[in-house]
Amino acid sequence: MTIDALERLRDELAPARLELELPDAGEARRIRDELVAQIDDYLLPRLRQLDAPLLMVVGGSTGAGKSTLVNSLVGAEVSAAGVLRPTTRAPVLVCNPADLPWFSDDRVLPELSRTSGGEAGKRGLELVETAALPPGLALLDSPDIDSVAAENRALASQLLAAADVWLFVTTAARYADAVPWELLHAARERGTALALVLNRVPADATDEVSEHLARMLAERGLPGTELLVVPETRLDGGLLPAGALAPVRNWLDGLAADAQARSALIEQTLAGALASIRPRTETVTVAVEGQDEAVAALREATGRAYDRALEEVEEALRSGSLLRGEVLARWYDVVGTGDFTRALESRVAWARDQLRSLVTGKPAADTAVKEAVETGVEAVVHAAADRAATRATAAWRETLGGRALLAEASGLDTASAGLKATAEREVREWQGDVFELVRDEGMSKRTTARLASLGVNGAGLTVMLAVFVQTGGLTGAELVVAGGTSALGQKVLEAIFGDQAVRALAAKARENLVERVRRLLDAEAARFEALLDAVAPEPDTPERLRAAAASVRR
Ligand SMILES: Nc1nc2c(ncn2[C@@H]2O[C@H](COP(=O)(O)OP(=O)(O)OP(=O)(O)O)[C@@H](O)[C@H]2O)c(=O)[nH]1
Ligand SMILES: [Mg+2]
Repeated sequence: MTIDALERLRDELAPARLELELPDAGEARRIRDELVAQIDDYLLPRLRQLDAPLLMVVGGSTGAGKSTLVNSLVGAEVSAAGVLRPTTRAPVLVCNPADLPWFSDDRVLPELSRTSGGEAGKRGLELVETAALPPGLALLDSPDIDSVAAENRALASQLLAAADVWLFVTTAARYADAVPWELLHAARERGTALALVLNRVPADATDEVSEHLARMLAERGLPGTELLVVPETRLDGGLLPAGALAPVRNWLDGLAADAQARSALIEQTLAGALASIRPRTETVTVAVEGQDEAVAALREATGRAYDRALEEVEEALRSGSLLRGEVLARWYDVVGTGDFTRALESRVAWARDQLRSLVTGKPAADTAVKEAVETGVEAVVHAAADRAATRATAAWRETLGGRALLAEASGLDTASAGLKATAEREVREWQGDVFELVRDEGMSKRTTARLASLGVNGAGLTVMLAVFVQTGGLTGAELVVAGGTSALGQKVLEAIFGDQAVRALAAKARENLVERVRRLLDAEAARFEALLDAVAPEPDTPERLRAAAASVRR
């Protein structure tokens, strides 16, 4: 039961994403990784085999004398001790020959490959058998916890997480250092059984130093910790003399002789570890929720920036500003001489002459209109996309997570490089759609003779331009924008763009264009979304973590 629950929790924790650089992310990642390692390296193996020998991991600062202590207990140099720091790089596990099978397979620390008869290489574990240790109790000499070598530090904390008991070695000179206390704090947090060796204590300072240390332990929530004081002595052949070693030796002998005491220590560490799982998982869960919230906020800010861009484009389309003199003039070129004009003659008698004066007679005038529209719409979309990018990046920069994501990306504060080409293509395709629409719906007598009289080309271009005009005809402002048109021009514009059929077709064409612009802007926003998708936790991670942690019981 407990084992299944732990396996499940482990599978939920390992992939839990905490990638957005929020203030609590680093710490949460550490706790997550430690939990996973502790479940794999300690809880699962220990629960599967409760009768396995007690594993005592000897840890502490570099040069504290860990290897020397282990060697002295064994009575031979099984782990190199030395003046070069750090000395121990590969861990050495010492145990009675009868216990060797417990440690030869991958029951504990499965990813460290076993060697014997020589120092293990990277990610290796050297096994040494010795009759000097009784069965039921194994010692593991680990690398320094405060190593200059990052891999040493990581390995040391992994080994400590796999311990039934920590035998923590510090010296009279260094016991107040910060790093050891961080680890002792972790031991307390996890309820790991702990004994402390205070090494190299000058004879005249024994009471003072051990009292001070005991006080520090009590203040830091570790009262009653076993304190083993080893006096400063000359080493004898690299080993501590029996007298100096006696406190440690006696404690270990007592433990070796007392199976119940060993079980009690194992039980203490197990219970502590299991009890610590829920609060530690909760810390991770809260951090994941923070990630979820931060990602959602960044998504929303992005959405807002680009929603507004779409509004801006729609507004620009409606405002008539796209009917710049150029576009309108080219349109006159196309429609000015057609039947349409004649149809107007009854209303505006002097239309023809006036209109003729507007006609430049340039060839391919319709192409000129289309190009003018294409350039105009592309410019409007591009400007809106630029502003949206600026707004989105500004909003992102206001948050820690957003800043971190932007630091790894580039070019997000302007529209994408490809936008110009895709926008132009979309507008051209839209124009194709408008002509098709006019061909399908606009040329029948049922709609309007007036529009039909312009021919597909003229009608298509007319509908296209009508998109850029407010419903119900041009407003005064639009007429001004339309560019100093004569009284005739204004009447012509009003008559045409106010036409019901033109309005109806323009509404459809407009929808089509807005949809295309929406797609363009979505693609622009997707650059931001992609950054968020890469760091966003899987949906429901907090719920799954909590459920998995809640099911872990002894
Ligand atoms: N005089 C004296 N020297 C000691 C004692 N303990 C350790 N040393 C010396 O201190 C140095 C460091 O000892 P090690 O046992 O290698 O220390 P360690 O904690 O294993 O160091 P790392 O493996 O680097 O983490 C060696 O040169 C030892 O000979 C002691 O009790 N008395
Ligand atoms: Mg060492």
